[in-house]
Amino acid sequence: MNNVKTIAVLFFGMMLMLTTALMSFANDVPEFTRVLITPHSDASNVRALVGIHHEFGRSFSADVRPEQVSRLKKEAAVEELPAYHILGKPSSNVRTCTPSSRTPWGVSRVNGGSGGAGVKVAVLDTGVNSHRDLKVSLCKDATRSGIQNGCKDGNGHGTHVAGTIAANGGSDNLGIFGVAPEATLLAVKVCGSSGSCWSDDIAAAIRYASDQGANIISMSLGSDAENSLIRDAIDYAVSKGVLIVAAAGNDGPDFGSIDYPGANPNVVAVAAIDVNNNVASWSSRGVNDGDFTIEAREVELSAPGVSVESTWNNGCYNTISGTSMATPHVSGLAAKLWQGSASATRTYLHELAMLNDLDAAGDDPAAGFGLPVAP
Ligand SMILES: [Ca+2]
Ligand SMILES: [Ca+2]
Ligand SMILES: [Ca+2]
Repeated sequence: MNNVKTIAVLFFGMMLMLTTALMSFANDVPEFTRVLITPHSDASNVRALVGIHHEFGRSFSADVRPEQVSRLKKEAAVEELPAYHILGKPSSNVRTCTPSSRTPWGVSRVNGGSGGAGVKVAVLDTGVNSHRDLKVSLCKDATRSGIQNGCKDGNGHGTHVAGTIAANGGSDNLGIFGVAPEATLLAVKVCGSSGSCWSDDIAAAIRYASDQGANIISMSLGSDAENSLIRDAIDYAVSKGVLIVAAAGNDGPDFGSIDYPGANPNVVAVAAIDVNNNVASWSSRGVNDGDFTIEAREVELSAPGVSVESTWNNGCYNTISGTSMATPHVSGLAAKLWQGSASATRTYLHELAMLNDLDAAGDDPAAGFGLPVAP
């Protein structure tokens, strides 16, 4: 009997020790911080200390452990980089493998579903999975070191956005249509499966897509804070003649709740409307003054973003909401209606939107110029 007791005590003692050891091991897993490093002088010392993620002139981004930062700061300026997030919202609808409609309500609303040939649209998102309704011409990953091959979508959000832009009805003629089915899709993964996206990956992808000849860059993501790497990359894209479209954000209805990069005056910020053309309460508002001129932190256009059905990463379909879903309607329209340059296309979209000037007159804080519809 005593032996049994001794064995039991020993057993539980060992279990306790093992549990404690496992817990301390878990606590020892290093936590990384994404930083931008600018060496004071000789970069080689600093470069040897870290795994470089992306190069930005003299600076570079890297994941570092907190205890590395003090050492690095002796030889370099070290700036912590913010994370951005995808702007999709779950809906009560279940996933389905047969689309409830081959032309979703939003694609009909903007009079899409055809065209876009010869126009390149880059989707910077969680990646895009292969799907029988999608033809992806370029599939790259900016979430690791440099720009690598592959764009596997572990979330579904990126595949959904890509479908709203350019789903082509499917090789079996049973699939769904996007706004501009003939547009050329370039997928650059900048967000992980959780929907979190590092600003340096976004900036590197904007530059990469511009160099690949993208006409339009579509970003269904945002953050409250502006990041200088992204702002500089946007300036670079604009200098290359790229039209940039981004989500207004899902932080409404407060005045000025708009997210970056949509809040950048060089980026077309898109609000979300429902099937009745009402701006969703959660769609972020700008600081618009209604003067029909776009300035910083203003909402520019509105598009369908409530209960939007599109392609999903499991090869089927899903219905979700968000300014993330409104954004690709505008990116698709820009491809379908491309006027030969980014500025001419943007002006044309304004003219079309003014024919459906929603919410309040002029470029109001909720709906901006309004809903552009293809003639
Ligand atoms: Ca803007
Ligand atoms: Ca204005
Ligand atoms: Ca308006």
